[in-house]
Amino acid sequence: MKIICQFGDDTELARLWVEYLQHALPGSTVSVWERGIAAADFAIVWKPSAELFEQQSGLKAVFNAGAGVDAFRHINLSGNVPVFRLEDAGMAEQMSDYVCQAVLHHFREMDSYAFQAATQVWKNLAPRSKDDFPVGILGFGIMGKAVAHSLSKLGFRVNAWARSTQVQQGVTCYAGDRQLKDFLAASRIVVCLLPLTPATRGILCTENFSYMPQGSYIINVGRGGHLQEDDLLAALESGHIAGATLDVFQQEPLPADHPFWQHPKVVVTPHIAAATLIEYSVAQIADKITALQAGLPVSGQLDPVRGY
Ligand code: OXD
Repeated sequence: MKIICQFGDDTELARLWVEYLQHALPGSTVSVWERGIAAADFAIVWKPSAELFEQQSGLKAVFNAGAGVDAFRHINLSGNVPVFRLEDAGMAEQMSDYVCQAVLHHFREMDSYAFQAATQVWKNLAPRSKDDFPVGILGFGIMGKAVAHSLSKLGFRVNAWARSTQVQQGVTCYAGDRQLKDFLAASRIVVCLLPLTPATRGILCTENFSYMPQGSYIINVGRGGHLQEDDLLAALESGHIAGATLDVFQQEPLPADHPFWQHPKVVVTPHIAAATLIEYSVAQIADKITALQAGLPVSGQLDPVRGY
């Protein structure tokens, strides 16, 4: 069995994956992909090049070394080669931690205290009640459910919105375009955990902000393409949106002159909310390859029609 790895143009990272995969699947031959390399059975990729797929038309399956599969939108996959995304693999816990700290940061007004501290102001702000801070999660897959669970444990009321009806104890679920407005109206902090598809691109926009209560907050840990950045700047300026935590951006790295960097109501992090953990990810992919070889069903397959 032959396996190839490509991580954009990061050959160093691809070499590391080769090492781990070779160890996890000792009977296989694992190599870094390069132009002209022999035909492989499986490819493990992150931000793959179209050329890999033009040259490797006999792949049995492709594994994406991350949860988001939006990088495949520009790839013309030959035949019906299935693409599998990572499912959790240690990311759900990281995501829960990140979102909980961001929710608490805004709920406890840490931006205002940082501003006060910069000018040596010692002043209490009026305590807030969690009853006034229901958190809405856009996208209710494995990560959304883990985040909902952690937020509930912290005492927040949680709403969730997904394409189709979902059920989770203690979470108020909304489904489809028809219920988006009600979901937004019921959520003081909105967390975007959606996959990026033509249907979800730009969902964090002026119109949807307008349905949220005055003084709401945005946390974007989905993709930069979900957020209309100028709309957020305008909503922060008007005060309708009181603050934001952003981990993903239209352009990454975020350009040095981007207004988000210096904005007193915006927390910027460099796409670190949930990193791919190599040990967990390789173990999951190796198990899936073994299952596929044995003709067993494997979960986490990209549906090209849905786009995730
Ligand atoms: C992912 C990511 O999709 O890290 O896994 O953004």
